[in-house]
Order: sequence, then structure tokens, then C-alpha cells
Amino acid sequence: MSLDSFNIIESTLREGEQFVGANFATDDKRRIADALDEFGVEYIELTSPLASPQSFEDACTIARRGLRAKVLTHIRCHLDDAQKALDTGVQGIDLVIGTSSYLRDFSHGMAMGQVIERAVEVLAWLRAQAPNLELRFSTEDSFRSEESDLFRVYLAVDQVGVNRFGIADTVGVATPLRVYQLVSSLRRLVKAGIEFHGHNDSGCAIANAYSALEAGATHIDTSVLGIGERNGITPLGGFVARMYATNRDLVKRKYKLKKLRRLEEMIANMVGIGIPFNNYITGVTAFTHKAGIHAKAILNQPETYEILNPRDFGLTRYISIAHKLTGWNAIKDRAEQLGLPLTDEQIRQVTAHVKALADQKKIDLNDVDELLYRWADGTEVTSEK
Ligand code: HCA
Ligand code: CU
Repeated sequence: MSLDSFNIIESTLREGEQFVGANFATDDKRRIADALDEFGVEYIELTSPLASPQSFEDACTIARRGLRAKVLTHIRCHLDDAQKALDTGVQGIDLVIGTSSYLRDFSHGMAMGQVIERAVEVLAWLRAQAPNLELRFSTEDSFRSEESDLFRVYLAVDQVGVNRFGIADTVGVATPLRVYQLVSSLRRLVKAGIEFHGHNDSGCAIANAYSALEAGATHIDTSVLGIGERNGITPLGGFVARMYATNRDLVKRKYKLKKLRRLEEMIANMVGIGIPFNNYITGVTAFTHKAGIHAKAILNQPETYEILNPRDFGLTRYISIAHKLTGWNAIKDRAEQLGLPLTDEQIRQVTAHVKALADQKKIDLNDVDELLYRWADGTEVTSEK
């Protein structure tokens, strides 16, 4: 079952380098690779060694770093690229070639027959050079390619013996159902692993990755905070949240979840962005509860409104009480935090005052606390006499 045995191919150092704000120096790359390795991802994918001389050097450095994660690089289907990738000493190579008519007409200019010939030629050469190398073959823009073309090339490549096939939603057009259908069809045809790489242009990247696993995919590409071309790909944190919601024990065993926030902060700083308020797990509001009805249930049993336990991620929940939707259970909890011995009747009075005040202006916790203290020391009761 793929949902119980999936692998993350972490591509912050490849797809993530294609994010407009990214310009990782060698030392940044070392820090990112180490942090990803500590987090526990199974694979780390690196930019093509042909991108620049330093990219080649950095790939060699990270490949030799003795990480627990397998180190991969990513290349086009060219013999020159393949040779250079081998020279880096990585444990696996991800090859990609465009199969949609857009890419055939406006990018590499090859017809489908040539695409197949080229893929087989390069993969067979690599296989002969390095029989133990992990080889992956992927079709760029899979969801705007003809399905018959995809299967022709996959079957031809399968003869060479690749470890994994890649399905790439390059433009973020796919939906969970389409991903499910395509991955299922490929699952029936080949024994090798299946990797899904999904862009997030229309907001489906996490759902699509999940759907791929449900259909039998074995590997999912992510990047920290989802950084990549345009608005990026499946974010590591969001994918982890999704998988945790399905199989908490497995995800807690596989990954050091408490390291997620630091990892995201490091990447956010390096590429000059903030962490969105509504980010999965680490956004400032991810564990904030507001409505009185929610607050009451959360205080009794957090799982009533939480599928993720913030403590597993080294975080805490926050119950917002200074507003007109507040409830007396939350106000009572605050009084207890402050050590104020108020009766339930008094708490109800304070709650009514909080609501009345919030109808007039935006209030904060200090306003609530002030009311609670007034009731506790009797000033309010006196003034009412
Ligand atoms: C890109 C290519 C790619 C490759 C994915 C893969 C894509 O945009 O540079 O190798 O499977 O999205 O198609 O990232
Ligand atoms: Cu991509």
C-alpha cells in the first residue's frame, strides 16, 4: 500500500532553485541538505550539474557528504548531461523529457518517435555505465500529453530497466481524479516505482500528490514551502500534514516533525519571503481557535477541532478570547490561568461585558484581563451598587 510506504523526493535544491527569489550559495546548499536529511526525507534532488560550474561542484560536495538520504540530480535526456551527472557521484539520476505538443513544438522540437529514441538511448547508456545507479524517467507536462504517447514512451523505457517513472504536472492543470486515472493506468503496466511531481497553479498540488499515492505511486516530489517555478509545487509541510492526517504513527516515525518550523524559517530567510499566515502546520493561525463553541470543545478535548496535534510539531495552540464570538468557557479558562477565583455567575457577567465592548471597538486580551481583575477585586460589584 503506497499510503503506508511512500518516499519524499525533496526538491528544494532543484525545483526550489527555480524559485525567483532563490540563489543558494554552496554553504546554503550544505545547510539545506543537512537540515532535510535531519528532518528525514528519503531523497534529496539537486539542480542539474550543467546549470553552472558551481552547480557541478556543489552536486559533488553534497553527493560525498555521507547523508542518510539518497542524493539525486536532475537532467535533460542528453548523453552529455548524463555523463556530467555520473561524474558528480550521485546515487541516482532523474531524467526528464517533454512529451506535450507545447514542449515538442516550442521547446525541444522533437517528434514523439525521436523522443522515444532519445530516452531509450540515454537511459540504456546510463544503465550500462552504472548498473546500480537509481534511474528515473519522467515526462514533462504529462497531463497535456497524449496518453497514447505517454504509454509508448513508458513501455519503451521499461525495457531498459528504470527504477522509477515520473509523472509531472508541469503547469498545475491536473485534478486529483485525473492523477488517479493516469497513475492507475501506469501502475497496471509497469513494476517500477512511480513518482509524482505536481505544480500548484490551481491549488491542487497536495491533493494531487495524495491521489497519486492512492493510485499506487511510490514517490512524491516536494519543496520546502512549495518554492519552485511560478507559485511552486507540493509543499513539504502541507504534504506531511496530509499524510499525518492519514497515518499519524507512520509520519511521526519517519520524520522529525519538530524540525519543520526551523527548516521553513531557514528557507524563507534564504529566499526572502515570509511564512504565510495560513501555512499548513506552521502558519501563525494554524492552531488558533476563535468561536466560543470551538473554544469550549477544544478546552474539553482538542481533537474535536484538530486533526493535527501541535505538540507533535513542537508548537502550541492558541485560543483567541477577546472578541464578540467569545464564550464563557474560554473566559473561565482565562480566569483560571490568571488565578482569579470567580464564580460561574461572575464569569458570565464578564463574558457579557466582553461581547458588549467588542461590539463597540476592537479589543485585545488586556481588555478581557482588565474586566476579569475588576470582577475579582470587587470593584465592578461595588460600582454597580
Ligand atoms: C521544470 C521541469 C519539471 C520536471 C519534473 C520532473 C516539471 O519545470 O523544470 O522531472 O518530473 O515540472 O515538469 O520540474
Ligand atoms: Cu516542476
